[in-house]
Amino acid sequence: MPVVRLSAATLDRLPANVAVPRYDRDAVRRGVVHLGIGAFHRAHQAAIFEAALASGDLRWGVTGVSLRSAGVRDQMAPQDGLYTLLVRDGEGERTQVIGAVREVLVAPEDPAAVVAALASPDTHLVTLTITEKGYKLDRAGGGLLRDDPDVAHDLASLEAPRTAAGFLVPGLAARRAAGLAPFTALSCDNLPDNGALLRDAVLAMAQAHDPALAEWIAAEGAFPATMVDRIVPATTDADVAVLAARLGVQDRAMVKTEPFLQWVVENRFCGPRPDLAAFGVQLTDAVAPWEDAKLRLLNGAHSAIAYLGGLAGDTYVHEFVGRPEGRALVEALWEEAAETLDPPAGLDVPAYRRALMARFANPALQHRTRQIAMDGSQKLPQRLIAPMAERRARGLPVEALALAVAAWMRWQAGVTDLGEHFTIDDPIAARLAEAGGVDDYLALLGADLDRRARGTIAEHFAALERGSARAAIERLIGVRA
Ligand code: NAI
Ligand code: CS2
Repeated sequence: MPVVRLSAATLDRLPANVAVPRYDRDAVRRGVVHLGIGAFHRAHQAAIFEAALASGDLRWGVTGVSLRSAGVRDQMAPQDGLYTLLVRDGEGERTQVIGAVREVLVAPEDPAAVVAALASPDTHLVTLTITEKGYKLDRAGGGLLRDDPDVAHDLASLEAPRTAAGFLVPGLAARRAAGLAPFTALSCDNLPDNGALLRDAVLAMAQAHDPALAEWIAAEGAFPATMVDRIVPATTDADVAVLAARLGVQDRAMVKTEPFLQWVVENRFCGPRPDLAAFGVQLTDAVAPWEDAKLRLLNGAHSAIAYLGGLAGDTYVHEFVGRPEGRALVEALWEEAAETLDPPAGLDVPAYRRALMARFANPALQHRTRQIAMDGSQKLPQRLIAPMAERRARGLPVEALALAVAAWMRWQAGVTDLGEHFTIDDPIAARLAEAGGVDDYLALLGADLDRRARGTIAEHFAALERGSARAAIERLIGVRA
């Protein structure tokens, strides 16, 4: 029997407790182009645009773009762009079908269609979740990674672009030629000062092709910084099967997440936007203090859990914080990281830490340590190295941060403490495989740390190689007690 898929035609078969779009989807305009339509966009920004549509402001439909593979388009197209957002914690579950995504384009199949969407007079916002590595920035030297083949391709020709900046530039050029304002481009990746990084990448790309266009973008465009937060684990086949049994139709584009959602956006737009504040978005002049707190507390602890827990054999985040010594290690890391923060008014750090621990402990999320361990070279600088460097500049010790960094180095051996082998998933995996020790690894991170910090990392690294992650954690907790 053929599997019945979620679609506009099968919406009315869903159980009554599933929320579905009540607005006229055919009347929706496409005010948003999203680059990198993975799980996170569908659980975060799209949920906000859905709220705008549900409020009656029909300008904020989304054209999703995959810059690389056709996977998400192939999941969503047979479903008329509909997908289920499953929000769950240990206590309950909320199920909502989201209708905001009106179309998914696959850039390599039809790059001109992506440029046309960016150039459309209806488009006012471009959001991006292309992962940290998608910005193609040179972590050690600064600027664009000019020897990356896709960057080199786009710097030479924008006929059929390959990179995010390579698409935004012809989109902006077409808008300028048509007398339209630029769109506001919102990076929603976990990078500090993500707006400035995106702006720099776009200006460098524009400069290579048309300096006058670069000037126009610099003067008229807007690249607000954003802090985004919602834990969105990758969907598994088992998740799809369980939901299908509940809904009576199959949804291959479903995403699962937690109740928490935060989006802090720098209040600097160059055109129309939804009434974001009405849908829970915080607009502010200063995103950096929010971003630093999130990157160093949430993401820093996540990376520590990914490598230490991964080495110890933990499949999921909640397993690690389910053990007293796991929680103690996270608290020790937070003690060190918190002292480097300048918390924004409105952020109560002790309460934030308590809430984070509860979020990590959510057993219903099934957030894999391996997912977080991916792309460590792109994540560690802002999550762990920056707070370490700041502490050392003030003469402060860096034990827990150093253990987390050492665990990432030990992870590069590709084998857990239980003898299980795995493949390193990182854009610079080949260079990491050639690294000869702590100094080589730090150079690949672009990390400039003093002798004491390097020495502390080296001690932990040696202990992890000799012993195990569990023993190293116990030693650190013991030392601190
Ligand atoms: P995902 O794996 O579901 O989607 C990743 C998207 O990025 C895909 O569209 C993929 O094609 C694209 N991508 C990957 N490498 C790329 C490259 N080199 N160039 C251009 N595009 C590339 O992952 P997910 O969960 O959507 O996360 C994406 C990003 O969103 C994260 O890296 C992070 O920066 C941000 N984020 C994710 C959160 C989460 O909990 N999943 C929460 C907060 C932020
Ligand atoms: C995680 C983040 O995968 C990772 O590296 O640390 O994606 C984390 O889930 C989000 O930042 C939560 O907002």
